[in-house]
Amino acid sequence: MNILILGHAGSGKSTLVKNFGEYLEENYSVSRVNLDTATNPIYKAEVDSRNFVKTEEIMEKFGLGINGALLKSVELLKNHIPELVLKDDFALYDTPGQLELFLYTNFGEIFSEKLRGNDISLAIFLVDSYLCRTPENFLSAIFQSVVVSLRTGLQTLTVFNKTDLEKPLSFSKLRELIEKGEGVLSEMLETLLPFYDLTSLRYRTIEISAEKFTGFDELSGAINEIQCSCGDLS
Ligand SMILES: Nc1nc2c(ncn2[C@@H]2O[C@H](COP(=O)(O)OP(=O)(O)OP(=O)(O)O)[C@@H](O)[C@H]2O)c(=O)[nH]1
Ligand SMILES: [Mg+2]
Repeated sequence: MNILILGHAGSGKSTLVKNFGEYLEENYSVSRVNLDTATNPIYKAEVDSRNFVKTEEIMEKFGLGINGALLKSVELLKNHIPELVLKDDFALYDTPGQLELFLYTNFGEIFSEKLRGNDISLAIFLVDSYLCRTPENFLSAIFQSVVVSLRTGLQTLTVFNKTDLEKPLSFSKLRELIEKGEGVLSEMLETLLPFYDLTSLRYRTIEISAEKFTGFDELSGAINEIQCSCGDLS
């Protein structure tokens, strides 16, 4: 099974790849792939994109600033996609800090297509719980998870990280806050609420701490459910 881990800068993607990988390794064979050409992995990567492209070298070679070099890096990485997709009980893919480098590039499109054609694949959209303390921010995270699903074509689990520091809003609290709110923004939020039903959050909110190894049983249970439903479809 392939698990593509996406999320905002600093949401804990690399920590999750390292620690959830260790958790899975108790029962399965696990591979880790670093797709972040700008950062050395904090775990042992079976495949490291930096063996093919290093962003700091691209800056130098092409005289580019950091953003241009990151875009150039994923463009060059496109030539190595077959070497970047592995077969294992679980293959965990760590993506670059900048979400758009995966979601809005041809590299991301081709990579997602390759995953869709290779074993069972799903995406995790990792959210920093601290950024989901208000209804506006909570719903923004849900919509971004839907965008991840649409752009990658993969079933996507929204996972709230860093819950050792902050818990995300519960659905009942979210509804309560929206109903209490006033003004156009609150009205808009209310009309958006049914979107919630389209996401995995309808069944449960997955709350983890990638750093403290908590919530991994729930995460693994949700992944297994997706695996089963994909099995039914195939
Ligand atoms: N308290 C707490 N800190 C965490 C948790 N997960 C990650 N962190 C910390 O958050 C920071 C960013 O973690 P990373 O794993 O590097 O996040 P990332 O999404 O890979 O970051 P980029 O690749 O730069 O986008 C680090 O200092 C981690 O130690 C968590 O569950 N709880
Ligand atoms: Mg990282």
